[in-house]
Amino acid sequence: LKRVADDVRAVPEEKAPWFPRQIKDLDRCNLLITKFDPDLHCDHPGYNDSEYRKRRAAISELAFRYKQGDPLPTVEYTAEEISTWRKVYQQLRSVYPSLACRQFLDSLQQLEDECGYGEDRIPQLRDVSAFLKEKTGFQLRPVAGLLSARDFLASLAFRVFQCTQYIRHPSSPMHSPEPDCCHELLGHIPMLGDREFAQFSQEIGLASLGASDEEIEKLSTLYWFTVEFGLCKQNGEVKAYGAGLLSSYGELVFALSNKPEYKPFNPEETAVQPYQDQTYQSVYFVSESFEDAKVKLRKYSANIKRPFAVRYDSFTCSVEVLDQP
Ligand code: NLE
Ligand code: FE2
Repeated sequence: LKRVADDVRAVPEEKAPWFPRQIKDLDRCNLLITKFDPDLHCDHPGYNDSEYRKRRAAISELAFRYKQGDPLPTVEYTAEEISTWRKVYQQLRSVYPSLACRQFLDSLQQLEDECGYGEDRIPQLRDVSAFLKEKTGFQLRPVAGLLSARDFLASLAFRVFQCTQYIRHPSSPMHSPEPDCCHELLGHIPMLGDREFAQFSQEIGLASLGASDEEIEKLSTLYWFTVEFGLCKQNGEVKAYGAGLLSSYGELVFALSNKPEYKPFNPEETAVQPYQDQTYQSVYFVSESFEDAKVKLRKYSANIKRPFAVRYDSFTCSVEVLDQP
């Protein structure tokens, strides 16, 4: 592999979509998908609640102003917000031991012991980011809502996880169609505290850089059915490892009941499965083990075709672009 000098412009990645090369380029990876905006969508539970919308706007502002390297903003949560968190935490915590995978349970225990996780307060991104940095090298940055798949995946290449900081509307604690701090803190963070999960999350991110729109579409569908809604077998039982399940009491219980359809996880097939994001999934993919999902995903992302290769330099937190041999 030969390094492509930055000043040589006739390189193959020129034809590829723009992608971040340095961690500070993530300031440009901020394209929001507005389909769940409480200001715009009349079926959002916060649409008729002007207080809620004002609060969302104030917290979004923190994310809009954020630049890579700034200290993470802290939010002083209100009593009502903490009460929503408490309901979510209590309900979920009571079913995790029987429904969540072992990696999740181990990591959540550490967050409770070392990072102040519990039902009485909403953890601050700043503390959680410092915790993750030590465990797996991941760090957080605030985001105002649902990001485009391309921008979201690109940040993973730098071991950066873009995290919402507002909380779901108090009228629907058990399920939210959009990400919120319950989803990030309870669904994603424990998994990102697992070293191998962190490693393969970064590999998915690296595979996405400069990929075609079709490849991004497939990769984000795979991400959806694994990192968000994945199930795996452990000791002969089906357990959840997907963040969208682990942050929604309603869907977690539904997914592990006998109601939905299960299909065996197989990246080629899973990558083209249609899905919706308004309510519970009607099909879930089950892998033979957590390791099996990881191995297959890694293989899939390593095979995505691009006219160049990328390598992550962890000393400079930057991506090198290399000519394909
Ligand atoms: N349905 C999840 C929850 O209620 O926490 C959020 C999913 C975001 C993709
Ligand atoms: Fe998510």
